[in-house]
Amino acid sequence: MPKIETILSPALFHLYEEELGQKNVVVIDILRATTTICVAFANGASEVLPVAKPEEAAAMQQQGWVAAAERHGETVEGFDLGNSPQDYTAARISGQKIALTTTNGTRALQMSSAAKHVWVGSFLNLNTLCDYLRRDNGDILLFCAGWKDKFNLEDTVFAGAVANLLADTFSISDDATLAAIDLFKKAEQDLPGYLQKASHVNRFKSLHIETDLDICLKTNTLSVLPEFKNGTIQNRHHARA
Ligand code: 3SL
Repeated sequence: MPKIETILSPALFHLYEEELGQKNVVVIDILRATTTICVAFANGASEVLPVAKPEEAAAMQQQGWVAAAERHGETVEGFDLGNSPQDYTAARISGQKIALTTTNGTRALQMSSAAKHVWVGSFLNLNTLCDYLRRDNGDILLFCAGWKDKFNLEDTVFAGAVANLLADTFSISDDATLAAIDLFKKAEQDLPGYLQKASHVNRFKSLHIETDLDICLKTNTLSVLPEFKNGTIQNRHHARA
């Protein structure tokens, strides 16, 4: 039986690096990078390039890309787009290539590049993602982007949602995944309510961006399946849910 394991923070990533070439890695940054990437593809973006620094995104702008940059929850000065899913409307990004840098999510994507496959996970595309993972039937690493190398609740709850859905056909024995499933079961009846205590939700409140929370915590509204491959992200699944 293939197995599921969970990396609870980028600081633990090195422990799994050796086996990466045989794994499906799901990068998780529920608030908000991986959610926003899913919305970008649902609204017609043709490609999303994760880059490390705002300057790299700005340089891509010279070549006709849309440049997007977020740091510490805020749009970096001088950029039209930040990391809010609400910025990524069809009118703004349909048919466009986007160079994106965020505090944690784009870093986690780049860290995963040696994996067999790297998938972009969010509550919005949960079923589409899990359908693929079940069909592929290979080992899975659920990689929580966290916040500046620290554990966070929302990414872990999502890891639990994926593991819980796949638990009938995958082996799960690591404590991180077992804990993630327990957290998900505690949160699933009222995700927004449960996550009110999360540190990033409180950061959202202080930045007055709480409306993003409702978007990021909707489940199965999109059927995109973004894959990070050869340094860039493209959508592998196009039908709407
Ligand atoms: O850390 C990230 O990559 C971002 O998702 C953080 S924020 O939600 O834009 O604050």
